[in-house]
Amino acid sequence: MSAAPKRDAALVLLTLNEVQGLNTLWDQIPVDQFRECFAVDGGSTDGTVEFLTERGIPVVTQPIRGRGVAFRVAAEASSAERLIFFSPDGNEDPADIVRLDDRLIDGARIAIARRFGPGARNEEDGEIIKLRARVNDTLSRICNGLFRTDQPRVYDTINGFRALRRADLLELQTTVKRFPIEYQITIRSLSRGWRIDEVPTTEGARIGGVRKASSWPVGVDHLRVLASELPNIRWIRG
Ligand SMILES: Nc1nc2c(ncn2[C@@H]2O[C@H](COP(=O)(O)OP(=O)(O)OP(=O)(O)O)[C@@H](O)[C@H]2O)c(=O)[nH]1
Ligand SMILES: [Mg+2]
Repeated sequence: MSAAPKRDAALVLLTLNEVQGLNTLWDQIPVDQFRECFAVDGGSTDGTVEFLTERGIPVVTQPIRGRGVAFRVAAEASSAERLIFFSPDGNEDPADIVRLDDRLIDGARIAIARRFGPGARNEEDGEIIKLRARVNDTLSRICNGLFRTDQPRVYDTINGFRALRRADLLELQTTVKRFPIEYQITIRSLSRGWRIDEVPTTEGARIGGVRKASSWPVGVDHLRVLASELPNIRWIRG
C-alpha cells in the first residue's frame, strides 16, 4: 500500500522554551503529513532545540525575539504554498492542524482555530472571572466593527493557531514584532475582504514552562496595533 501524498504545506512550530509541551504532545503532531516541517525558535535554552534536532526537525533561530518576527522568518525560510502555525505549549489541539489546512484547501485565505463562539471552549470557561476572555472578545468585536467588509463575523481575531498562504502573508507586509502579529494579520485580511474561516477548538492548559505573553503589556500592544491600523477602516479607505 502506498503512503498518502503529503500536503503541499509547511507545519511551522513556534517555540520559546517549550520542551515540556513538546515532550507531551510530540506523538500527536502530524509531522509526517506535511511536505515541510520546521521550527522557528525565539532563543530557547531549555532543550527545545536539542529535542527537535534529535527528531530531524530543522530549527531556524530568529535573529530578533518576538512572535511577529517568527512569522516573517517562517515565510522567508519556507518554500511551501501554505503555512500552518502551531505552538506546542498545550493550548492548541494538534488534531486541529489538518482541519486548518483543509479550510485553506477549500478556498479560505486565512483559517483560525477559534476559542469563542458556538462549539468552542477557551481556558477560562468554567471560571468565575473571565478577564482574558473578555478582553479577547472585546478586541475581536472592535476589529469586526471597524474593519469587516462583507465577511461573516470572526470570533477569535487574535488567536495564534492559524494557517494562511505564504504569498498572502508576504503580501500583507506585516510589521508587528511581538504578540499582536495575529491581530494585524486579521485586521489587514478583513479590510481586504478576504475569506476567513474559523474552526471551533478547545483550548487546553499550558503543559509546562512559563507564559511569555504578560497580559497587560500584550493588551496595550494590541491597542497600539489597532491604532496604527486605523487608516484601514473601511469608511476611511472609502
Ligand atoms: N518562535 C517564537 N515563539 C514564541 C516567541 N514568544 C512566544 N513564543 C511561542 O508562542 C506561543 C504562545 O506564547 P505563550 O507564552 O504560550 O502565550 P499565551 O498562550 O498567551 O500564554 P499561556 O496561556 O501561558 O500559554 C508559545 O508556544 C511560545 O513558546 C518568540 O519570540 N519566538
Ligand atoms: Mg500559550
